[in-house]
Amino acid sequence: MNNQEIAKIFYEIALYLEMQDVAFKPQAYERAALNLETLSEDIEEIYKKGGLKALEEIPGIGKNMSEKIVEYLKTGKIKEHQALRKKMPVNLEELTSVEGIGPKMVRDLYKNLKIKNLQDLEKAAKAGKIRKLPNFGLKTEQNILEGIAFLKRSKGRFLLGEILPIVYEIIDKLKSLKEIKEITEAGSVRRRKETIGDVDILITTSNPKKVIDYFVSMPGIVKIWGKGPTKTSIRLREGFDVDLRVLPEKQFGSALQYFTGSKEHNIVLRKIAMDKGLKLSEYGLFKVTRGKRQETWIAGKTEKEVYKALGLDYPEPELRENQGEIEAALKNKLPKIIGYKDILGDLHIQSDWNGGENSIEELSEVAQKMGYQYLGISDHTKFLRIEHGLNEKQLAQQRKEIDKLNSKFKIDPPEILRKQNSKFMILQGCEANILADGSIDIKDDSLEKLDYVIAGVHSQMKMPKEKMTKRIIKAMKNPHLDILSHPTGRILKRREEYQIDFDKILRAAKETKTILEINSFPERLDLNDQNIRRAKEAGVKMVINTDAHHKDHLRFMEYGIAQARRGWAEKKDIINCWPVEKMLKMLK
Ligand code: DGT
Ligand code: CA
Ligand code: CA
Repeated sequence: MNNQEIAKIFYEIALYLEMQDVAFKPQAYERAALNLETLSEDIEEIYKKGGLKALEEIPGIGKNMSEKIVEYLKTGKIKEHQALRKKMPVNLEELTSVEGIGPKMVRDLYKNLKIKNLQDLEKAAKAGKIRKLPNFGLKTEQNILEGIAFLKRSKGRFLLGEILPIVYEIIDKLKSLKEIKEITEAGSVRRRKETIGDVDILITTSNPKKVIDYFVSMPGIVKIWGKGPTKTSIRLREGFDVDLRVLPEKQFGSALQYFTGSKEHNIVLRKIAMDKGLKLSEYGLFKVTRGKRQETWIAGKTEKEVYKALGLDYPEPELRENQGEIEAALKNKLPKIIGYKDILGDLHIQSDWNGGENSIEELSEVAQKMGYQYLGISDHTKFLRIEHGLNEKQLAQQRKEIDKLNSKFKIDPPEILRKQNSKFMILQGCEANILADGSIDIKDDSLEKLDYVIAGVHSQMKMPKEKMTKRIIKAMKNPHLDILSHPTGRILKRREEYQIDFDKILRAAKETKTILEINSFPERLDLNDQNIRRAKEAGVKMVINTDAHHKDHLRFMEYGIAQARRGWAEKKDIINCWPVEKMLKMLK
């Protein structure tokens, strides 16, 4: 879509302007880019229908930017962007993807050492040239090398949150063909892994040729790797590959089982089949008659019948990692993992009172449409100045606004909640900062007045393990703290976890009744699946939050739920699956 391309250009303009120390404009471009990215309608359609005026009505987009959008739609580029790039021809996206490198560093690296891309950067760092630059030093040079190594390790994998919306779009398009009978995603996408190598889609159809021709003619394809009657592979503009497989109906279930994986799960499953005198493959489950080299088909039309014939309960795709799910399925002991519709509200939302994009009212409207019973506003607090964190006084003012909105919602519950015979409410929390010494940046008597308190580490993330663990545990002991946000601090493809002793954190959480967050933001997914499993086993409660700072981000909940399912979490483990009263009691 044009939206993403223009958003990318706007982000780059913002970075270039920031390098030149221009005031305000960079933020304006960033905001416009964020809004473009989250727009569901293609910008070209909006322009065709309503002209320049319609563009100006998009939040964050004024006259000047509307004209730039039109320029892009007509010429495929934006002159101002080209001029900025000519002056400093660097690969901005690549360089700023290294943790700790901001636009001003990019500028200085280019001016002093002519560094244009990641390769130049690595060479200069390894040669010890960066430490000699003013404002850089040895520590920065080491951090840069660490950042590059981290990037390389995650290369070639894409975030679930980048991929899934596109997969849904492709599947919807294919579904519109009447020749498609069955269609589903498989592979790591179906298992909802946090990162994805490539996308696998399986179909059955009455007319393979027509479907495949349609598939390879979709917009956004930059390469066709292969086009055959059973398998077609393409690469999309976003950089990842999609394999489409056409299957006979009789094999659909066994193929879906096989291509969903994981490989490790499949290996164990195949062995179980062998021990029973059966043979399992993507073509079906067969009975092998010894000596005769004869195979009789016994199952394969659906996945469920394959598992059943092997004597297993059906494991949800998110569980299929050979982490004990096969043993559990053999003994009727699979967990009853939470469902995608079990979440009743979201407790980690940034409003426009701090760095967020939308008002509390706008966010609440979306939450109600999603069928939520409550929404918790938890803006950053004062230590985070760049995020316009709120101080004690502002928190008190915000409480008044929330009270006002709440009385409004109570008088007039929306239709969906009327049907459920319940009302919607806004809760007030905050996301406070755990300072270096483990104290919280907001006074206790202000924390006390909130419905709940989230706190997280947002500074000095490179502390040694013992110190960091102590810091977090001290914060957990503050009786006002209810939820620890993004507990390990990792950013996918960018930053490692903090050095922490997670077992100690779990013990402290249990002791202090602190709830650990499963942050659904695509780059975070923190806690991850493994840690969720450990928390559950330790009897620690969790909450799945989005950390939304735009109303469109509320949909990220799906990714957090997916990881919770991968971590075997059940409704009893996740407080925002509980009845509201019970949850509020826990947060008291
Ligand atoms: P990805 O794409 O790296 O995120 O991960 P997957 O799991 O989607 O892996 P992919 O696309 O290479 O293959 C899709 C599925 O096909 C995989 O989950 C299991 C199955 N599969 C692929 N190769 C093998 C194999 O060598 N042995 C077995 N048993 N299954 C395999
Ligand atoms: Ca795959
Ligand atoms: Ca594949």
